[in-house]
Amino acid sequence: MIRTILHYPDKRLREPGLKVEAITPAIKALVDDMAETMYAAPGVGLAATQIGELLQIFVIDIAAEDEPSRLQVFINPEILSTEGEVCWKEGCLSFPGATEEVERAAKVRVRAQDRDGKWFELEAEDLLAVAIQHENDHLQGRLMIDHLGPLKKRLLHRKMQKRADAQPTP
Ligand code: GNR
Ligand code: NI
Repeated sequence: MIRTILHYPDKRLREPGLKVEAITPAIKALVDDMAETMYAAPGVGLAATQIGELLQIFVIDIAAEDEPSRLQVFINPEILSTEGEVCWKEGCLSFPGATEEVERAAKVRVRAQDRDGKWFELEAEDLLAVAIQHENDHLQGRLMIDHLGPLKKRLLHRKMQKRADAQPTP
């Protein structure tokens, strides 16, 4: 089922996700909804927080359009280490229409559980590393806008507020 993606400044985007204690059928169904919602958007990643589910889960697929899809599921993720720095032009499904340069670590080492609950470790760079940090931020209630300087932050806030005011509340 495709879920509704929350848009900034929705307060629910500021809530941290809770640990997933057990990989139940309900959790697997949620993961499937998240993947479906991400592909429909379309987006490179989606965090549970973005659909109002306050759990530590995100999904990522960085495959190019002409490649077969490669879904990566991260449950209870933990960034173990980071290395270097990059500036990346990011988008966020919770900030429709906005792209902003964000400073991120160039490489990350992450540990998480997959859709079956199996723990894995992964070293990532480039878009995958950036996406992991972006999604991990969502699980802490942290957003792209928090990484901007005061001027860009105010501009983006105003733009999103205006958009929200013009939108009928669903
Ligand atoms: O679709 C998305 N694209 C993207 C591009 C650069 C860096 C991060 C991202 S994630 C974003 C989808 C999203 O909002 N995930 O939370
Ligand atoms: Ni996002």
